[in-house]
Amino acid sequence: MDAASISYDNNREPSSQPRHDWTRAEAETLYDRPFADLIFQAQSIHRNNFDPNHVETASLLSIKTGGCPEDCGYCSQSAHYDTGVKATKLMDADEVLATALRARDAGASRFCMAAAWRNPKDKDLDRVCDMVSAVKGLGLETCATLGMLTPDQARRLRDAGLDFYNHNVDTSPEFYGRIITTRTMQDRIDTLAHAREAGLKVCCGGIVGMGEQVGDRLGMLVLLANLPTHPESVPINMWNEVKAVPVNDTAERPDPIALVRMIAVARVMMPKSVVRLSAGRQYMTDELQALCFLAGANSIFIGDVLLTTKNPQATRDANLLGRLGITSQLDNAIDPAA
Ligand code: SAM
Ligand code: DTB
Ligand code: SF4
Repeated sequence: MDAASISYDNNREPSSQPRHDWTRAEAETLYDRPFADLIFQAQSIHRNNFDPNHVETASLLSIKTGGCPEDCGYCSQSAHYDTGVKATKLMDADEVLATALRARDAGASRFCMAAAWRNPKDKDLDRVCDMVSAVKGLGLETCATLGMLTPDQARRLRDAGLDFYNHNVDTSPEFYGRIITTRTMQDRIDTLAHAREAGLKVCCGGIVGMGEQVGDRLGMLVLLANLPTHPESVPINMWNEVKAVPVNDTAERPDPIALVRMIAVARVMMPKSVVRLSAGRQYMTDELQALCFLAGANSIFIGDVLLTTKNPQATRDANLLGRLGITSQLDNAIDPAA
């Protein structure tokens, strides 16, 4: 049966509650719907669950850069590849707090602290907990991404005031082994469960543009949507180019329409999750980003850099959101020149 001949009850779908029994075939059928039908369905669901004219703005800080023992084939921070990224020590809490304050003033509502670790050592975690408490004290939502966590470490972060833990599945179970060999998909799922059991909200998504097939992108979404609880945040990263990493041999930037379709499928399958148009916006036209917002993306990273790679400038983002009539915390940014 071709996609166009499948009839959908558009009155039922938009009000549907989160499901956890998605099949790859259902995801493919959704993905293959005529574009207008898919976008209408995604936008209807979006409107039932969110203000369609608002996006969340998150800010990222690399609190410990480079020298990572993992071999993630896309990453500038892996010690396995000669990417030119210099390894640093864990930042001081004062510096993190000052950066968070600047991010808040620049219009961020969430502050995500990232460390290039396989997993945190307990003494380092104490320091991160202090940072989390201080950042929370600024009135920002807090997020951390520190690699694998034990249940006890997850609880300590929660007690320090952490709201979200970011830990991505990155890609489909089938493609995963082509990208990472030093940590399994099950390791990642275990860490997600530890974060969840500690009462943390979960931020979990992945990367497109590494040479995966559309089926892998959908496989990743099925994996996310079938977790016992949908991640509250789903970051969809487009691979930001990094020199000298293995992904250069396979990378292929997705067709823009394919990216919009993927965002729409994510919105339909995880109706109440915030979908973040994450890394890779530097390669996207304003029109493509607008279509992604229409398809249900409702979060972005702001700031000129992500961790080690570029992000669109704040002025470009403010201009784009303004032209689309989309509100965000950027509207309340404090002009440092004023
Ligand atoms: N080291 C921790 C870990 O991997 O669990 C946390 C930081 S790591 C940089 C967080 C995520 O950023 C990765 O899982 C991956 O999805 C994403 N990422 C890393 N490098 C990227 C790149 N060059 N382009 C797009 N996304 C990337
Ligand atoms: C996520 O999914 N994307 C962010 C955040 N979680 C930590 C990281 C993007 C990193 C892009 C590559 C870089 O700047 O090094
Ligand atoms: Fe290390 Fe995270 Fe980069 Fe993998 S993605 S190499 S774990 S910093």
